[in-house]
Amino acid sequence: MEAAIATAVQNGQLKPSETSEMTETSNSKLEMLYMTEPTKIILDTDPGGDDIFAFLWLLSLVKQKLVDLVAITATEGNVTARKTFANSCQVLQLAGFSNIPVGRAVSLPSDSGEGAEHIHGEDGMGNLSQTLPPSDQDFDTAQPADDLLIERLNADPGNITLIAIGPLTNLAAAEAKQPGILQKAKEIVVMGGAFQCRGNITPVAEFNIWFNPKAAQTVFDSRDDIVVLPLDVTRQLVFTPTMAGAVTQQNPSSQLAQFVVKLCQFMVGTTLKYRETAGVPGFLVHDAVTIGYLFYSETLMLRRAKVQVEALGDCTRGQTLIDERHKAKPAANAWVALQVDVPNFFTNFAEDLKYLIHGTV
Ligand SMILES: [Ca+2]
Repeated sequence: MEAAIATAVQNGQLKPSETSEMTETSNSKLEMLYMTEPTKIILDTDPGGDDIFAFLWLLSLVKQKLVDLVAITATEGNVTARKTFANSCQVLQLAGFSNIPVGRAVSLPSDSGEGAEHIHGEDGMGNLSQTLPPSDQDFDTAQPADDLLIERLNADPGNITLIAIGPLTNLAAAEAKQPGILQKAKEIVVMGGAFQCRGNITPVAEFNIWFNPKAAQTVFDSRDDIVVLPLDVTRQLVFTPTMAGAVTQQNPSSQLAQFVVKLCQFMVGTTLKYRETAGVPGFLVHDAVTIGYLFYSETLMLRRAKVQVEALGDCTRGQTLIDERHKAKPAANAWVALQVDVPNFFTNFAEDLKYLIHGTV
């Protein structure tokens, strides 16, 4: 602390006279020096076990005043629209952020994919929804997600980051309703795709893209700087019961800690059944990679690429492609992550989850 104050004085950020009132317990002036505006975020999600770990990480950053969570837009994917809405509301309620608005999923086209209840439980939350406090947000009167996206992006153009961790139906619907609206996001960060590795729903496709490939293509066509965080990196992100125990140990009896431990246990069970982690007892926190990218960007390596989506193929529906041949290529539309620093990713993930859980009831 004293060293930091001395440096601040040396750099002309503090006058020497201002240091006299600073103590170990009164460091607000110094904190202000390093404070930045909270990042405004809308989270588009289909919870979903791994969605919930991304969600909780984000809520820790809200608690740390690093994020202004403008809204949640629930999307259909892992489970139905009604369930993704209810799950989003219950997670907000559990973590003490029930004031954040939740939009309900846009209806899907008839050729969309099947859900993933076999992985995430019938309710999408490891069948734990009954153990959580009910929410007072109502699905039938909630704002549709595409309208909510359009309203918030028009109200604050260039300042809101969209994190999309489910099928891209809501974002594509907003773009169809008001062409150019996705350009008004500060940045769009997508968990989806599989490039140099096998898929997780078909041999070549990742679930989010496969579920609604036309929507994905609409989003990739909407701007030239989509951030894509594919299975190539998320397959390395194995969260274990040991890690869950470590992040909850300061307050193991709280409702939030119990939820984290039990959801982890459930997800490990289905992950082992479907052999996603080479027999390692853990589960893949795919969606949490988006938070790692935004707040701990040193843990990911990205490259420019033109991402294309197969929307028609019988066997290759939802496949994502980048051309790595040594030839001149048409303009890139995305930044794609193919490498992740796993130990440092989980160091940050664990410390932020601890911060959220510590002190909850
Ligand atoms: Ca998801």
